[in-house]
Amino acid sequence: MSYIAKPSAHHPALPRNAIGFTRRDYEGSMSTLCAGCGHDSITAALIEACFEMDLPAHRIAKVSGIGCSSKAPTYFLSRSHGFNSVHGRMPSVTTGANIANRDLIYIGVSGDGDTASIGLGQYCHAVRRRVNMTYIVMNNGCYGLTKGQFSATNDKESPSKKGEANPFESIDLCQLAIQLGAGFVARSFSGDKNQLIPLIKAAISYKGFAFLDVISPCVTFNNHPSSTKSFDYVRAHNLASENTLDYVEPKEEITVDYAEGTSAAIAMHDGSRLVLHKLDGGHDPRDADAAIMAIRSNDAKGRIATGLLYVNEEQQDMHDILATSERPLNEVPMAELCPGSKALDGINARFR
Ligand SMILES: Cc1ncc(C[n+]2csc(CCOP(=O)(O)OP(=O)(O)O)c2C)c(N)n1
Ligand code: SF4
Repeated sequence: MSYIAKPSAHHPALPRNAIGFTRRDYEGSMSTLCAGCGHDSITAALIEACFEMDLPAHRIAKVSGIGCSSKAPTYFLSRSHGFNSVHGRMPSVTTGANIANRDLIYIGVSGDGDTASIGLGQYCHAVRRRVNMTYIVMNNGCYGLTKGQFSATNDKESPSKKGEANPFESIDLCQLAIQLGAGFVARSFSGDKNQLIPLIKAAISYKGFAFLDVISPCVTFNNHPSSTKSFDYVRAHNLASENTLDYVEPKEEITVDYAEGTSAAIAMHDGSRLVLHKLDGGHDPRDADAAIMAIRSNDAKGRIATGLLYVNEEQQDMHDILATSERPLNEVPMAELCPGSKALDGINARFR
């Protein structure tokens, strides 16, 4: 993969977080994406979220597939574990790594082509298995890396740069995630960092499958005025305020006032809290049916509902369901990992 290393010199006055790192410590190589690509803004939001959360980079594993979006992990968290896998296979690689080592924070990065076409089956099974991860789709409605063909998330009738209308229904990955049992589902826009950064933090804190569909315009192939994934269209049709969310770090007090019935504080496993504000016309994000209705009814009016769409406070993740090893497998002694042929004979005998 092409990359250009960044100079490692740090200015001594750069602000440091609680564990002594600067924002530069969470960056990666220089981006080789097109200037203005939405994916670079998501990279910037991820760097900011990890810096502000004081995350130790060596405890993070970033996994991706193939595409411009899947190249993005090269441009953030260069001190973290990383695996750039095969087109559409990020979910199964992350599932395997996650089963073997539950101690890491998993960030999966994918594109709408990577997830909604070749990787659709993989995506569905990662959701239904409730893999404890943050799954980010950088959604531009096209296959940027292979020169802009329609992807399965491109809206019906939304035309290509050459004016040809898309004849097929689009796949809504947020609706699918809610239907398949994801515990945290949000939609955002690469151009709205005030909304995106708290959503990324909340998704990372969530124990279970957290899905973020981030509309991320492809400035080279799908940013023309009639595209529904262009900067101008999303800015004009974004219904960003239906439900808002404050992410409150474990060390902070909740200071926001909230009116009974319109807001709620949800405790996360790591001690952080989400303060949800249900605004006029907003749905209760703890109600899956209401979340799907909000997506569909706004869609029918030509609007894009962004923000936290759905959260399930009581979800069990894959580790709870399968009672996986609490110790990472690379720390389990060989004698325990492979108890020998006698033990295997005993196990086989139980099935005869
Ligand atoms: C098995 C396989 N099939 C097809 C390709 C060609 N290919 C590379 S990236 C890509 C689509 C990328 O689109 P998306 O995931 O939306 O990412 P974007 O580049 O738009 O960020 C395709 C079809 C491939 N690399 N491997
Ligand atoms: S082709 Fe599109 S998606 Fe790929 S880097 Fe350029 S603007 Fe971004």
